[in-house]
Amino acid sequence: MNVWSYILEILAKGKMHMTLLDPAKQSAEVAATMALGASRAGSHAIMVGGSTGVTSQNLDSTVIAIKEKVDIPIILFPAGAQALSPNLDAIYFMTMLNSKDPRFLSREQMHAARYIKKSGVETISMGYIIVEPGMRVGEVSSAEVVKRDDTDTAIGYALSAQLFDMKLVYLEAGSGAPEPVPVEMVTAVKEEIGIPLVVGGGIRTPEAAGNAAKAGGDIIVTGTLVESCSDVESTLTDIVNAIML
Ligand code: 1GP
Repeated sequence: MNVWSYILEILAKGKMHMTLLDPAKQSAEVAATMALGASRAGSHAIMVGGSTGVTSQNLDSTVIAIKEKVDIPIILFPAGAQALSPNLDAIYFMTMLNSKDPRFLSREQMHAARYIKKSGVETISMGYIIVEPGMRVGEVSSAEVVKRDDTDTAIGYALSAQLFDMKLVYLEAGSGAPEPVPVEMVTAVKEEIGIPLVVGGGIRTPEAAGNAAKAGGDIIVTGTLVESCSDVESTLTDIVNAIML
């Protein structure tokens, strides 16, 4: 499966939802059951990753377990070069555009590049932008977080991603953020760029998911909600339906 073609095909018809699962937070079997619920809810892809605690071992066992249960693509949302798996369908080859630490701009990528080339896993280039509050990912990667009302800076970073010929731009409030990226910022960024926009962090309700999509988000990501709910399929069905409206 070519994941980028799959993404473009869905975006040609409408919006997309992706479910983020952190391999460090539950067993591979539990992650696979969650992925099955997500897939049944209509989520279009599983992203695997987390800011801390992901290893090649827990990543690989999670990817293998998920693959046995679902057909939708499994995409690595990497925190660095320390956790990779040859069983992934794709890897977001990303750079945190507003990190102050060269590790997250290009050094982790340098460490991972030869392995990725050898593994043959598809890569999807992405410019990653951390918006206030940024949460754990903002802290561990020394992000110079974009203020919630600073749309000019967000647009500048997003356009930079486009000018670098990256395939995607990701506006991230941070996993578990009390509020998602402001809809005004999503709209302002979307108006300026011509590449698909991913929005995530702090989206916990169908209303918030729908608002992010209506504002201009093409791909809406939810993670924490999936980990904290009792019924993944019904919870995500409401989220996916709100995004598609
Ligand atoms: C984190 O944007 C994702 O990278 C998902 O955030 O866990 O808050 O849904 P949540």
